[in-house]
Amino acid sequence: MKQVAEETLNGLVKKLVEGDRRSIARCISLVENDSINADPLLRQLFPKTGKAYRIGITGPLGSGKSTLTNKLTAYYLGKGMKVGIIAVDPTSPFTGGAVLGDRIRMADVEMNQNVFIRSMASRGSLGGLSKKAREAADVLDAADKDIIFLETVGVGQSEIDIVRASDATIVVLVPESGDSIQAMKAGLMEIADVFALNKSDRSGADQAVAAIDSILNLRSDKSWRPPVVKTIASRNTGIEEVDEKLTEFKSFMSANDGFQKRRMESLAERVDQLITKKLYREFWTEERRSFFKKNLDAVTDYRTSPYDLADRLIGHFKEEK
Ligand SMILES: Nc1nc2c(ncn2[C@@H]2O[C@H](COP(=O)(O)OP(=O)(O)OP(=O)(O)O)[C@@H](O)[C@H]2O)c(=O)[nH]1
Ligand SMILES: [Mg+2]
Repeated sequence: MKQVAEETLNGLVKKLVEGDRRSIARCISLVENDSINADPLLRQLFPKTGKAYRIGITGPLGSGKSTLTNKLTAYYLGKGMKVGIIAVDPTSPFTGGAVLGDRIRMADVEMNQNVFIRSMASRGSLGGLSKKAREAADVLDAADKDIIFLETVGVGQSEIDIVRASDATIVVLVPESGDSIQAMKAGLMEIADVFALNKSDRSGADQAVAAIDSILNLRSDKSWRPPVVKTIASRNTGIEEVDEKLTEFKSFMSANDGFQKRRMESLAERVDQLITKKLYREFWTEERRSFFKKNLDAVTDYRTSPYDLADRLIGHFKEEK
C-alpha cells in the first residue's frame, strides 16, 4: 500500500473520532497489516487516547473468557457506555479464522451499534501481536470507547504482554482440573488484578476459591489484594460484582498514581520499541546488507568473528551520520 496523503488520513481520523464503524475497521487494518500509514495514523491518534478503561481478560482455554466479556459488555452497554473488544488468539496459526470466530462469538452484543468487536490472530508469527493489539486498542480509544476489552487465551509471554498493556487484568479460572493452581504457577498470579472463578455452578468452586486465596496469602508484597469473584458467566451471575471490583481497583489505582505508573511503563516500552524499529530500518541499507552477505563466509570459516563484522557495519553506519 502507498502512503496516503495527509488530508486523506485527516479525513479518516475525523470520522474515526466520531465513532464511525468503517473508519474504525480501516484503521485497525492499517495497524494489523503494518501498513506504512500505521505510524502516521497512530501519531495523529495519540493525543485522543488515554481516556478508555482497558481491561485485559485472560485464562486457560475454554474457561469462559468470551462469555464473561460478552456479559460484561452487555452490562456496560446497559449503562449507556461504549465498548470495544479485541480478541487475540496467539495460539497455533493452524486454528485459522473459523475457530477464532467461534471463540469470540458474542451473540448478545454483536449487533449493538455501541460495540466494536475485532479478532486478531498470530498468522504464524507471534512477534508483534501484542504490539498490534495495543495499537488496535489505541484506535478504539480514539474512537471514543469507554471500555476496551483485550481477550487472550493462555499464559504465554505475548498474552502477558497484552495484559500488561491493560489498566486492569481479569484472570478467568474454573473449578475443576486443578487448572487454577497450574495457571498460578504459570505466571497468571502476578498479572491478576481480579480473579473470576467462572463455572462456579460446577462442583469444587468453593475449594478452588480457597486454593486461590491460600496462594494469595503467600504473597504479602502487593498492596492491592486481587479479589476472587465467583461467576457463572453463562447465566449472567456475578457480572455486577466483577464490575464492582474493577471499579474499586480503578479507584485504588487512581488514588496511588498506579495507572499513571502502569501507563508510563507501557509508554516507555513503546518509545524503546520505536527507536529500535526506526534505527533498524535505517541501518539495513542495500549497501550494508550486501557487505554483510559478502563477509558472512569469513565468519562461517572462523576467519572473522561475529563481533568484528558487527563492529565494522556499525562503524560504517556511524561514519554516514
Ligand atoms: N457451566 C458453565 N459453562 C460456562 C460458563 N461460562 C461459559 N460456559 C461455557 O463454556 C464454554 C466455553 O466458553 P467461552 O466463553 O467460549 O470460553 P473462552 O475462555 O473464551 O474459550 P477460548 O477463547 O476458546 O479459550 C462455552 O460452551 C460456554 O457456554 C459457566 O459459568 N458455567
Ligand atoms: Mg474466547
